Amino acid sequence: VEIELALRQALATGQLHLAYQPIVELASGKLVGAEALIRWSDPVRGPISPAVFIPIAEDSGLIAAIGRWVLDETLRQVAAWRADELVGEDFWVSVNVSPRQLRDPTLPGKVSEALERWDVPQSSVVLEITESVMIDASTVTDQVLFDLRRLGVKMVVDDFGTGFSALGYLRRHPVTGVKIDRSFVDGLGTDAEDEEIVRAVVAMSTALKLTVVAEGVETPAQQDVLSALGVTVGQGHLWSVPVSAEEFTERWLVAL
Ligand code: G
Ligand code: G
Ligand code: MN
Ligand code: NA
Repeated sequence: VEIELALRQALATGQLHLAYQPIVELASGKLVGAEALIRWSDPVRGPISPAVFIPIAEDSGLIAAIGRWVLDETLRQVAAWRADELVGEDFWVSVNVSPRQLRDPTLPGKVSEALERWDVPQSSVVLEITESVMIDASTVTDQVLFDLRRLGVKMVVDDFGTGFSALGYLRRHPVTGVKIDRSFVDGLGTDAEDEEIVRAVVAMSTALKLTVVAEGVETPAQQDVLSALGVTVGQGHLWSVPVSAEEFTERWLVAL
């Protein structure tokens, strides 16, 4: 409860920030997008991980307001980069969306309104949803996903492979891609099972016409195995940890 109050205050007083992690083409290292990740540093407690405070925000309902802030801040940033001609039409930023946000029937309208307000094309935003959303999908969530997809917003399944998603779930939901969980990328080059799992995800994604991003790429060896398996886009410490907008702009967008 204490942390919930502090979080509420942090949101109200502008103490939340977004960090951006580059998403690159594996073969060339060329930037194609970024993932926006929320950061909170409390004046007393210091930095607090979203792995800690996002679940608290979900339980308390504060996630609705935080989610709106994340989307708005992301779009503000994308609009600024576009205005400075630092990114083009095909650059996208992915934003994590909690299951609870997808149970709000007003979400698609809010997303649409925010895109219009910042004059950012739908194609510049990708929503990252969890497998659990597809598994427990309620009729409300189903409608929300459908409405978002109808708006032209892309949706990818985050941490793919860690839940219980069967082919049928992917097929029944209007998702456009998957992000292979880093636990499977970890063992590439050393663990034959991880390699088979990634091979299976690629085959499935090809069959269902889904995009694939590999997460948690940390070594050139993993990068090579992913490329050999037909994965073309990745994200991970091999290129960069999540960094501030300023650092991201300097390191990835401004040609030196
Ligand atoms: O960035 P980091 O590894 O600390 O993130 C930890 C967890 O918090 C990850 O599961 C990530 O998806 C989640 N997370 C980060 N930013 C956001 C956000 O803006 N919204 C939601 N719902 N989850 C986030
Ligand atoms: O659950 P989600 O995929 O949204 O979590 C994103 C988190 O993964 C970010 O907080 C980021 O810090 C972390 N992350 C990104 N790249 C790597 C990586 O190469 N290795 C590890 N261990 N974590 C990573
Ligand atoms: Mn994510
Ligand atoms: Na993930």
